[in-house]
Amino acid sequence: MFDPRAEAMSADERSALQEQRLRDLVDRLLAVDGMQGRRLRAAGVTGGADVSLADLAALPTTTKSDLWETYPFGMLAVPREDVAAVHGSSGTGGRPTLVGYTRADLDLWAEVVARSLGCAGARAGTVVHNAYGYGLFTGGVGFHLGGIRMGATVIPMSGGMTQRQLTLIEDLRPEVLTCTPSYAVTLGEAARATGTDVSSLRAGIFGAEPWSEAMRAQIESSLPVKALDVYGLSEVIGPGVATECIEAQSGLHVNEDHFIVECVDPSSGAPVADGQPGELVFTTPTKEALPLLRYRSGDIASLTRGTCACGRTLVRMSKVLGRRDDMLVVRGVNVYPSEVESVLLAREGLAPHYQLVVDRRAAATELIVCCEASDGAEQHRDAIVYGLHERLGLRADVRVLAPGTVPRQEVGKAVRVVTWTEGEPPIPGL
Ligand code: DLL
Repeated sequence: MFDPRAEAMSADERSALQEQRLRDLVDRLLAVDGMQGRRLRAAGVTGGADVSLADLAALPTTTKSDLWETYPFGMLAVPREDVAAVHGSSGTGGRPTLVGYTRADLDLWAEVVARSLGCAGARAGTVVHNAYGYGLFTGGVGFHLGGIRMGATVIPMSGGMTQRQLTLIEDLRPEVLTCTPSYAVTLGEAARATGTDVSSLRAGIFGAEPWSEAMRAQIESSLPVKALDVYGLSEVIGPGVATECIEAQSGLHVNEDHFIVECVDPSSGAPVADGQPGELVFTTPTKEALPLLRYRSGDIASLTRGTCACGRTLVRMSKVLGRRDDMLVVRGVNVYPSEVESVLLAREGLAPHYQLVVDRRAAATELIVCCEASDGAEQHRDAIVYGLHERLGLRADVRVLAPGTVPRQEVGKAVRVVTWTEGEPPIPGL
């Protein structure tokens, strides 16, 4: 553990810390008197002393549209001059979401990502090959800062140029690989095809996009790593919000001393019980530039409490099932792309590359599930149609295409869903 004191704290001690931090946050938001402060006042809160941790679910929430409406700097809780860096994402809605960090925020970020690396067994001196994109996206810079904080040796590869990545893995012999899960698949396939020696690798910390247990098995069979999930979002800080440990590989430890997490019903906003899927809501009591009270992440997962096999006592979140706004409704059936992924990758012989084409050319929406196999389409097609219907109640048009047909994403996040409204098909040959 990078910080055993914080990561293995008793539940009581942690609640007391969270409550104190929450009260300080409420005082700060009221003092700044921005959108969040005004909402608190409207809810009858006049000071931090008015709230306890148990009241959290009654406090006002914040959403991505609040960030858009106040774009770019309207929600800052510090003077613009105190912002040391800006990061963000192009956003699932296509509009950029920008987030400011003070120097203290960058220190906090380094700290929580160092904890993520600790979850993978990294120590001072461990060579970390960082193939997350560097730039506005938080993946590259986040793991860079975390690696430096840990005292690791960071190789700042960024995404793309796969052959060069392989050369440096062979030459520098990293133990830890950090990149998106879809890029880990690409690296694994390319290493196999070129006979590159990647035997130094021990663990991979993969996130920024949803991936299934079946994808984990695929990655672990093509690279000599324990594949660990890391979750985060720019609005909250970036990577480092929650990470799986190498010991259990079961649930992501949320750094809840800095990111208080709740799980709510996506429609009503009412709390859901531990173990039940719901939307994750984050409060960031220690962030300076953009502290958020009850930020609705849109991500669907469940929470589990208790001490993990690794000794961490932090609440664990399940893998992300999907996003609230990414749920496809196909002729009345609700489907998350990651559920389709589970069905596809459970089949031997299918490549871990797929794309879902939502065909809206006619009045009734059709889902075309495109995947790849090297050993003949026919034997897979019917079984997949059956599997999707059996598991998800979904009747889909399944196309098993030749290897290399489904578009790859060398840089950035995998594109799993595309919409076809008119004209040429989004994937050639559909
Ligand atoms: O993706 C931060 C990150 C970078 C996380 C590197 C992990 C590794 P954004 O670009 O703001 O930030 O996108 C955040 O990506 O709300 C989720 O929908 C999705 N996401 C992130 N991690 C995971 C994950 C970064 N492990 C959005 N599983 C989030 C599923 C994930 N979805």
